[in-house]
Amino acid sequence: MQKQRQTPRWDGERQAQSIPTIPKCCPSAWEGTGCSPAGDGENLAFPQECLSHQQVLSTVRQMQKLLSAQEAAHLQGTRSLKKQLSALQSRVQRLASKPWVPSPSSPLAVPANGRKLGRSARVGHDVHFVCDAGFRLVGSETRTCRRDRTWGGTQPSCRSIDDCSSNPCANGGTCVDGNQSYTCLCPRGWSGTSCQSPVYTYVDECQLFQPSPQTRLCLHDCLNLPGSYRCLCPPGYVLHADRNTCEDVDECTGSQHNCTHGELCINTFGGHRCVRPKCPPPRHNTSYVKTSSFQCERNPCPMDSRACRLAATSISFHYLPLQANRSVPRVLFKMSTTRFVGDSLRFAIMGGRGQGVFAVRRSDRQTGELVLTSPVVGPATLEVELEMSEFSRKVLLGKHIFKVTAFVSPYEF
Ligand SMILES: [Ca+2]
Repeated sequence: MQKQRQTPRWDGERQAQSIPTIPKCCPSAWEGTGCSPAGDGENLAFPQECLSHQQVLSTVRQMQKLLSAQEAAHLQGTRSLKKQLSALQSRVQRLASKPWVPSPSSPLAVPANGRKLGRSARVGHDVHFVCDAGFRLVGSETRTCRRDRTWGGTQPSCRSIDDCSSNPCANGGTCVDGNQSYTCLCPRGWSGTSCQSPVYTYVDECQLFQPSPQTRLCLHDCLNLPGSYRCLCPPGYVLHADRNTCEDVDECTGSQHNCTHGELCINTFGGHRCVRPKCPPPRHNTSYVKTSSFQCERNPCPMDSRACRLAATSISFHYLPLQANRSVPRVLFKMSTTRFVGDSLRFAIMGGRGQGVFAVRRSDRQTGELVLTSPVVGPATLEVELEMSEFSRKVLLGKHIFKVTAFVSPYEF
């Protein structure tokens, strides 16, 4: 039983089971009342020769129904086609009864600033349009009278040609379009119909020559005048006799300074300074006394004070006016002793602001030099303290301190 359920069955078996009275025949390779496959079913073939009478009758009836349906559809299609043909026939007959007669189109307008060529307004005929000089055609150049008595294309018009389209104005001039003409609005310094001619009211020497270092006219500033120019100098300077360079005003020699009583006037480039050199206050049994405007001398030391004996024997003050960005190296200051009794001198920078741009060096046996090693951007005030020590057989005889102050101008002159 297990094996029988697993084997395939042909469709006719169900029919045979529902109508058991009709005998069955089984084809080869099929067997039994249910026409099951014989053996292992290897030689199975469809049993076409085993249709029942009822099956045959059913099939015939189905075919008859199909034919009837097809016959009805065919008749309906034929009727529809006949109807369409009749409609087409009557339409053609109607059109044939009204013969078409071509008629002329309505005449076309002549565009302003232009002309119309061709008068015929009959069907199939062309009309052409042209514009006057200075105008261009916008729209259809040619229009044809069509069979429906309308004109093909669009009505043309003549528009003025933009006379500025070629950019005729030179040197930044502004073009204004006119009727077959243009006008150039010229910028300052230019004239002519196309702004092509420079206007020579006067030549600005300052503008032409001053900006370049190779051609500059004035050391500082240039003022243009009609037909001429004048050099200008900043405050603190006067124009030199050469009319180009600037000369510092020495405020200290005249009464142009504002230094109070007790102050010293130091002339600088472009100005002046008021200074009041002061001796250091007494300290470690060491005291100084002012011996001149720019010098202090040490008072005699107490017998037992080593600190006093090692302190500087004299202090001098030096004020140096300096121009900005001077070329380097530049010797600013020389130092030596008037009473040289020892056998050697040593020079050193001890301190002060601006040490980075200074150096000290020996120029000969008794002289040292303060050297500027870097250009200085002004305005600036630089301070440096120099020490000159005198020795005899390596024993310190005395020290002198130079307090140097450099006033750097904001200008290079
Ligand atoms: Ca001055």
